[in-house]
Amino acid sequence: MPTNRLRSRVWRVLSLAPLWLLAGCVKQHAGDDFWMLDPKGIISATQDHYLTLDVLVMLLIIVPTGIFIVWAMRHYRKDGGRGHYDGRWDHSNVLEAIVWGIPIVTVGILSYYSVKAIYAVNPYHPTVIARAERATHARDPLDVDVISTDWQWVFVYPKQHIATVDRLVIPTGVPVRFRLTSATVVNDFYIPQLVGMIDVMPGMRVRQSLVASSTGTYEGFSADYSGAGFSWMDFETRAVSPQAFGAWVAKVQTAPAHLTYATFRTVARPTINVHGRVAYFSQVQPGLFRHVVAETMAGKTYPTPMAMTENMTGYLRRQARRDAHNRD
Ligand SMILES: [Cu+2]
Repeated sequence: MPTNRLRSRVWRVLSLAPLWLLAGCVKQHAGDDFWMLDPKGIISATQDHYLTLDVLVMLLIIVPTGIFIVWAMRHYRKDGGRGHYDGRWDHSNVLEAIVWGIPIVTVGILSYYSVKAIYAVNPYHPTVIARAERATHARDPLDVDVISTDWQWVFVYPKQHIATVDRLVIPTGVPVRFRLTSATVVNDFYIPQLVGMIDVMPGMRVRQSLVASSTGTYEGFSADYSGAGFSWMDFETRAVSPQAFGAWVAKVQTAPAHLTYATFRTVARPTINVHGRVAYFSQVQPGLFRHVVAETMAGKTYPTPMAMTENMTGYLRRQARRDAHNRD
């Protein structure tokens, strides 16, 4: 019957259409929109590696199962199927081995790689960084203290005695060790191309490390919803050559502003940094990080004015007017 054959051919082509659409998506966006899966550092590359491995292992279950379902539906279909119904069938060792054996092996493999991954990117002692350091005799790590406020990021470079707001600059090939805390509420520190998320909590201190392997500008942001200004709570991360980093530090060291406890309290006041303005400080009061942690533990808060939350559009409009005025 030619009509039937034609219909089945049309169906076959149509059933493949979603695949073509997907292929189109991947091709069209390959340049930009998959940047989150484009690691540029040792830690993010390791995370990406284990993510890919997990997906592949899971596909080893999903793909054969999908194929088997289609096969079984065809094989045992009501008319024309080649399988036959056996009313007395109740057990098959082969089937038991498949439905228990494959999941046990899969979970075993996933567990093995999960444990390896946990040690490899452990924020308190990432073995991939330790191994890279031993192999390359890497120079001294760079320490950066990160303090999140509502809704900006303060970066303090204790050894360089400088600080910035919403701008992280790091040298490539050098391990960067972060101490992180929050002066307000919980946030997530996240630079997808360099390092995964870590929770940043008030009155607490956590650690994170990364090594950027190539120069570039990478997006960093908070991945925990933390109120009105959350959408603008991002920072540019610039990975530059160690020489360029030295020059940048020297430049910031000439900035007129200093970051004392008093200045920090002004910086930490709720600010919606719509335009991503960056601030530089050439001097930092020693022990600022610990002081902020202690203050937060003692109950210091930075209350958000109602105007910023209940009438945010009004607030943003006023801010836009103020900005326009300041530009004139
Ligand atoms: Cu979180």
